[in-house]
Amino acid sequence: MQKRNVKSGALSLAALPLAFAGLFNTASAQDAAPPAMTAEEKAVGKKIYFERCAGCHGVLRKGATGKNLEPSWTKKDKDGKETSGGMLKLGTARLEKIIALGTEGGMVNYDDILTKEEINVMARYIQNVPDVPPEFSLKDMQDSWKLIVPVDQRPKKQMSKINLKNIFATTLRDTGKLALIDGDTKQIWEILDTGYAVHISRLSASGRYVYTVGRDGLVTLIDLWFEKPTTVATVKLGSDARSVDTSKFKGYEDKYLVGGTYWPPQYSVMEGDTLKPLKIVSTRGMTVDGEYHPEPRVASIVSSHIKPEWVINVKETGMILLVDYSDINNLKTTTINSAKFLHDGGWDITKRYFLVAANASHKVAAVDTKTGKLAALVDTKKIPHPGRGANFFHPKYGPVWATGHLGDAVVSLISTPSAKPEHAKFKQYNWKVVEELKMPGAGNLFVKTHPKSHHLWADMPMNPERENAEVNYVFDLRDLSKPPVKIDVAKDSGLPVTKALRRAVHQEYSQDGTEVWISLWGGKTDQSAIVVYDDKTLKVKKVITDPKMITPTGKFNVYNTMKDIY
Ligand code: DHE
Repeated sequence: MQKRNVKSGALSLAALPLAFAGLFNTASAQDAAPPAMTAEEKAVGKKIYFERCAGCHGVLRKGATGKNLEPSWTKKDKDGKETSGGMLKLGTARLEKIIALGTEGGMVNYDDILTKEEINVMARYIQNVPDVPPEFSLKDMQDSWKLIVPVDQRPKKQMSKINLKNIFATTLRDTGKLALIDGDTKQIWEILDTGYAVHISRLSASGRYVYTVGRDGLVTLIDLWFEKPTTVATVKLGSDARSVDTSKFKGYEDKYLVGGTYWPPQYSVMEGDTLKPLKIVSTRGMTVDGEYHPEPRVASIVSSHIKPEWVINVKETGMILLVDYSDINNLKTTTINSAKFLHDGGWDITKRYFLVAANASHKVAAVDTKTGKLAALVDTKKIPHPGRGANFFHPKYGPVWATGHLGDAVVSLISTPSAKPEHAKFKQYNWKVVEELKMPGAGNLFVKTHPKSHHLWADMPMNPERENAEVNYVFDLRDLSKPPVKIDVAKDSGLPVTKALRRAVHQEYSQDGTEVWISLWGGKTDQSAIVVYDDKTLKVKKVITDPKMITPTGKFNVYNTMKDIY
């Protein structure tokens, strides 16, 4: 995650260019020897780096959302000089300060998470040459694959009476578990083990299977047709992963799963109902600037509804891959140049265009999946972070897709094309930021609406101020000139105030679009909750809390995720 020390309003990114300028830098002969470390300290550093730092800085420390942390920048010169080519060389004392307190450039403060000793270990660890984790081959995947319940031993029909379409697959981040919550009764149906720091869930096209991916690369396949949700297969994709999606095109429903890894930089194709590994494709190669990158990580993946195709977004190269899965042995791929540091994104209202944030480039790239071409590169405010974004009809500009920003206090509305003759008058606005809705601060992660709603919800969990991090703002889509309504999720939860911030994060609508579920993401030892709101009245309907409800973050409603409704 990017930041907890972001200031309200615009975020200074003064420090970020350093990371990118240093992207291809190698250590100079002038550099001093790295600080000494015992084997035990190295092991601690390696573990903390993977768990806390690699997501933003990269395994090889070449930088992306976070700065370049190669020894050539982190270590002082032999002669003690602190600068090289205008770049600051850091050294232990300065690095300790940065790790403890964070920076204006977006670095999180760790003084409340790591001990003084751990901070010192990390300051020394990142002056040493990065540890390169092993590669992960098809054989490694096959060896990790566990088919727990073969297809012929699974139910032939749904065994429970539960309304499966309104189940919420809920990430319990720090426990490595997934809670399946019945959206009708608001009762926890089952809690299952998944991967480490479990990240997202996606649904099979039929809605029967839930796929959950952990940051350790473990994919868990859960069958909802049993009396109780049951894990039927698991497989490892690599050592660090963030994304999966299924095959959603007609005729391929539930047939394939694709998973992307941060390490090794590659994507893998598996059988949809067993997770049997079929193929791995590396994403190493050239950036849009024509430079080789050894660690182009796979960020968001989405499955097309109009073609047997996945949209695979490669972070560091800025390449968007359209992968045709109709013939896995003779894979056809269209490679589209966009902008570096691709991250998360979603469909426009027609599901023809996929819009993805090139977050550290402060742009949104739009791909036309019908023509297989880049439709637009839209300049936005700092660090767009849409989640999957939100689609609605703007009274003045027609169909728009919304994204919030980690680095600025606005929600940007981008006009998207429509083939409807009555929308021809909106064509002039297409691919422009037509409006920026004001938020009280930066640090937004997710926005959400629903076709049946006239509300747009926006969170700010990465804002450092309690009054911002613990709330959501709701805009009225019928009149965007009205100030948004503040929803105090922490207060509405009725839980006692805790020392640590409880971030109000990620909104998800119920199947019928009448309720909005928001996670109140507390500390690992604090009681967390999901607060359910009536979307019409904006009043609390239910607080779902339980001693097992630890660090809930993302929630994925079966129907809305299956159909990509947002
Ligand atoms: Fe996420 C989506 C990567 C930290 C909650 N996150 C995504 C996607 C990517 C990504 C690439 C898009 C997946 C897709 O659509 O296929 N996330 C990363 C990181 O690299 C990062 C910044 C740092 C890290 O080390 O992992 C990161 N993410 C977080 C969190 O700390 C969050 C807030 C809490 C958590 O559970 O870990 C978090 N990310 C989410 C959620 C989604 C997501 C809830 C899916 C949003 C949706 O509505 O689809």
